[in-house]
Amino acid sequence: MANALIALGGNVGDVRATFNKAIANICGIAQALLLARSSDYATPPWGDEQQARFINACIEIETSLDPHALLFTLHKIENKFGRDRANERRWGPRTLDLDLIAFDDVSIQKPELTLPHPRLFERAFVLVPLAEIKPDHVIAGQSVSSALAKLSTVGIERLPDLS
Ligand code: PH2
Ligand code: MG
Ligand code: MG
Repeated sequence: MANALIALGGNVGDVRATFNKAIANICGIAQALLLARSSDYATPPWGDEQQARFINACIEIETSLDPHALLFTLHKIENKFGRDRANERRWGPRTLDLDLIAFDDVSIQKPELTLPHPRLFERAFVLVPLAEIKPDHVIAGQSVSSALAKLSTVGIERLPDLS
């Protein structure tokens, strides 16, 4: 069994409802146990600022899949919730983005999968929810909270739990 950290994002449709359904799918299809789920956060769009704000969250799961099988599963679930990779622009609007952030201490550099996630330390919209569930977790030699302290969190807003 391995522990994986997954970042969720989206800004099209009822993203918070999509997150909850996607998490249930991840646990079902990836034979995974949900160990932690952050709150949902509203975050300013990064990369392409001319679009609606995103919702972001992070989860920690325990899984028996290997990293590539887990990535394949995440892509399948993105597609199921309306993701259309063929017709989207880089950093643009999307219904659901599931990014594999870290997988135990595995390091992979392949075109289809880089672990830990290569842009993790530039993105407060990933580190803020991750710091809620795993502040002391060390990735590539840095704790999540110390990496977050180097970034601006302006405009990031924790959303109240859905009842
Ligand atoms: N995802 C993107 C592009 N920009 N900005 C925020 N705040 N959150 C995201 O998840 C995000 C983004 C493309 O995947
Ligand atoms: Mg992403
Ligand atoms: Mg992605």
